[in-house]
Amino acid sequence: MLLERAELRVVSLPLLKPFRTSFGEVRDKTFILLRLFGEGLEGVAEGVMDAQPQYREETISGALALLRETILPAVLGRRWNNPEELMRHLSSLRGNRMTLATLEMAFWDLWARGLGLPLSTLLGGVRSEVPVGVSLGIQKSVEATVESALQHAEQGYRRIKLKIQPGWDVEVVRAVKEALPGLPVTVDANAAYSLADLNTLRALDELGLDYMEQPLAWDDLRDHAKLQALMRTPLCLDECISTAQDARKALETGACRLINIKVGRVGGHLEARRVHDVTAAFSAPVWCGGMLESGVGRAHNIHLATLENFTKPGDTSSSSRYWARDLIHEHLETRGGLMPVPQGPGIGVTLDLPFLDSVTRQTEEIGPVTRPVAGSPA
Ligand code: OSB
Ligand code: MG
Repeated sequence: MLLERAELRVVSLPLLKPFRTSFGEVRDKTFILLRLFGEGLEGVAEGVMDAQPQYREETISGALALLRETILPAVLGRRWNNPEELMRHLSSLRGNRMTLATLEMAFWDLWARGLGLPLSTLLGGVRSEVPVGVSLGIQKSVEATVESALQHAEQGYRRIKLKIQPGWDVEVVRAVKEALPGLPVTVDANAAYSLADLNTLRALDELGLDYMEQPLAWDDLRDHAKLQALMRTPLCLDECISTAQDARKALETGACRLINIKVGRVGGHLEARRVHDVTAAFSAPVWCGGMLESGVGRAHNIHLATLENFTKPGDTSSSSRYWARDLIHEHLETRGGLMPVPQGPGIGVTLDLPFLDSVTRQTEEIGPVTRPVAGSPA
């Protein structure tokens, strides 16, 4: 596939309801949208980094600079036979896995369209629909949270994940567990606790949660291993896992018993599949996380979640939970707790360009000015 040119946009989509986590509140989801063009086709992906480095350390402005000045000039104007070859060319770049994922995922879409095959087929997926749960942000009251959990259970969602933080934890979790005794309930702290909060974490351990997601610091495997040794509830890591090597170390040291794979966090589909394969080797389940994506990122996530070891419900819930209008023509909606995999080549969705234009904050075109990655052979 000849990569001819790229278009980098910053898009801002208003959420139907603000989404609150331990690290802040989102009202408008602002993200990078990358379109890659080649051989008469187009591939697209969105970046999962936020404007501020509050979930992880990458930022939209940092990603734009790296894509514009380093990554795109290194890959445009050249022919790439497959995603592996493309990413090998960028392998001297450290970290910045969300930024690299944006390119990698757009290339997978383009390449799959060139081959006329769905992305899930090329990745080796085994499902035509994927099981889905919901992630409920921090609400105004326990009653409102229970109400929302009941509504989503009624819609068929297969797991309720509650965002927690110190002061918003045991009481709300107990109330939701009592209201929905049969449904898996999980919590996600987004790194809001430390080992000094052991009493609270132990109280949560008594509530029969399916798992507890990222209770401790975003970069701390060691304390998660200490905590897991003291808990019955399985720990699930999100922020801590950037690579398959991280996954191996986390499972080897007992820092977690399962992993939330976000393709946009780990550098793209290739690395996401490697994380998946590592967890399978440890007989640890995985599930597909979300970052409040538009239909573009959501479609990528759904294709990834067709791999065999994605056995737990993911966060790829219906687009209509987030947006009054999505960026794509297709409707990504669950039925009975299952999200159908979009059909057709690539990620199987198409951009609603007039609407995209209306929510675009800035656009830049990048042509084929090939420049080697600094410091590596051309
Ligand atoms: O930690 O999984 C997370 C949203 C933004 C940032 C981090 C996370 C989340 C979610 C929402 O939990 C998942 C979704 O519905 O897309
Ligand atoms: Mg999380």
